[in-house]
Amino acid sequence: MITLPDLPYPYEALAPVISADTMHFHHDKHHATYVKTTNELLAESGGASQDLETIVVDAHRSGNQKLFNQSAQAWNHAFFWVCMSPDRQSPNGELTGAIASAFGDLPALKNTFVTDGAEHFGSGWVWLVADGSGALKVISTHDAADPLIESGLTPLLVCDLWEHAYYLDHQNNRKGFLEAWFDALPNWDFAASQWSAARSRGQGWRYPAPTRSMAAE
Ligand code: MN3
Repeated sequence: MITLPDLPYPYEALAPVISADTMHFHHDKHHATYVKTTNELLAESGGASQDLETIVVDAHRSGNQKLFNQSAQAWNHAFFWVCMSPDRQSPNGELTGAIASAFGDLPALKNTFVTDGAEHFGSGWVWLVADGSGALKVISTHDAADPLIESGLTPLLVCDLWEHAYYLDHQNNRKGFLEAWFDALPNWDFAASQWSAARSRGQGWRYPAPTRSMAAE
């Protein structure tokens, strides 16, 4: 079974952009429920000791939408937590050059990221990804969909566009949330490590390994 990873920082660490209240609901309720439901669905189908990345991709390929939605949301949220840092950072190293090549500069990337996320209709996610040719681009995905199901894409950063991610703190102002988020919270050190993995065709971030479930024994 998969487990719910702890936040990599205290609940209040991302305030004022994201309050402790939002983080408690988002991690302890929303994320926890995706993890719990994923485990229930896996148990119904005989249990699984596969890693979450494999579960997500297999569910998508086999058209198991129910399992895909829950397992991808479990993955997306854990990835989202590590994409944020309480310490304000700037892109560094080779990532700076890649951002310049793809967007011109950091403000231009911010504008693309915020605009794509603000104009995305309904629930979903906005991502900075590296494509198979090693170029950076911004994409948005609907509901639970993520770059795991698109071959060749490596995610560097993501921001949650579901209303539960920002409504307590920013109400209906998704654009304001995204602007504040982009200025204060991206974990650029993490993005740079994902960029290195994409460039070397190595393995990027992985969800914590599954533990053996009672049902599988
Ligand atoms: Mn969410």
